[in-house]
Amino acid sequence: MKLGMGLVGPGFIAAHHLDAVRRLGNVEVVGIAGSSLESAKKRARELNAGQAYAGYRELLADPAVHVVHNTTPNHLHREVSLAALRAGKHVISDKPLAATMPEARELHEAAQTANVAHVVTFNYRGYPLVQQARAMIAKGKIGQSVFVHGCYLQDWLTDERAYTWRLDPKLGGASSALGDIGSHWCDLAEHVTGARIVAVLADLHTVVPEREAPAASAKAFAGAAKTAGKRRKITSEDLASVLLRFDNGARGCVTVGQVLPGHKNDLRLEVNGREGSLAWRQEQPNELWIGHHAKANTVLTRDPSLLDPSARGYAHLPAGHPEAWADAFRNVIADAYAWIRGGARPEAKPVALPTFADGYRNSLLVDAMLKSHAAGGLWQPVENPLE
Ligand code: SOE
Repeated sequence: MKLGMGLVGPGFIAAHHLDAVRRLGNVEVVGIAGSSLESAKKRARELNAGQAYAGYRELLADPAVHVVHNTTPNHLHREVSLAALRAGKHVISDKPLAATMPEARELHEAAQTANVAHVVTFNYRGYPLVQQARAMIAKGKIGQSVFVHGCYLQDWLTDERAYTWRLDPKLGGASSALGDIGSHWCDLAEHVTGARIVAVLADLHTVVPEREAPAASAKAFAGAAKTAGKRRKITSEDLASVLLRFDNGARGCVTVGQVLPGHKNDLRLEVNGREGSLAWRQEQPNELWIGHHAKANTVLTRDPSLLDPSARGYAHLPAGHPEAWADAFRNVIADAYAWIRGGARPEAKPVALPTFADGYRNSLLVDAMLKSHAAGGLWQPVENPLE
């Protein structure tokens, strides 16, 4: 049976959700909803995305829509995802799951009782070499993990005329850089190591405390506005460094920032074990560095024939044919639809698939980081609701 997908919130990421489902082949793009019928019509034309709805409620009322992709700004995640769950639709939400931790908890609880698939797009899990690193660590190839570190650095907010809804706590949520991209790093670190972060100590900073905001929020990566706008005070963080403690005893640290010239989408993760190290960088995703103490280091380039069987399914092209961001994104969406077709039973979901439970867990982490900073830089424990 062909599944129908509807998308709510046609901004930057919407085109990639549409691209991913089109590549699955057995999903029909039924239509999209935006902030008004006019904006939805415009985007439906631009994206060749079926019909336009006057709002998300109209989209949810359409029986042809089985799966709802929620790509609204963060402050609307709760409202739209909750309504979709209540309407019995499968939900694929953009990250973070919600604007605040209590909202994320509410969505997690609602998803537990709704018999539908519930997915959050922590899309960096979808890279073949990320799955390879995960498999190698699970199989003990680098021994006991002792240090997990890295960064997620961008520069698209460097200019003070660059402005996004993510910087407004009412729209972006309680945090900015941490929720927008720190959330990805934390999810990846836990997913790859299989360990949980149990305590954090965070230092947050606002490098650009005042911006010339254009009348409308620009799309991510749109750059600086051409003309000056209203001056706005910025209180949310655009730079953060966090020390981490994991439940297996490993220590860690991560820095996230969106005002760091030259860094476009620079997510790096390194795990040092007692018997070896692994490092992966999002901007060169077809290479996994494998470090040794007493023999030569190596670089594993993405080659399906050399990958662990659990990672091989995430690589679709032969060696020498690079796969990148859109392919990894598609892999996570493909896993979501595999779960949906499999009858939406949580135990049937593919292992790489991030659920609302992972989204809630992630928001607990970001919340603990905010609390740690607010307390003047004190270690803050992180609750683990999944165990
Ligand atoms: C902007 O920082 C952004 O588009 C994030 O919102 C995405 O989650 C990340 O994948 C790329 O950067």
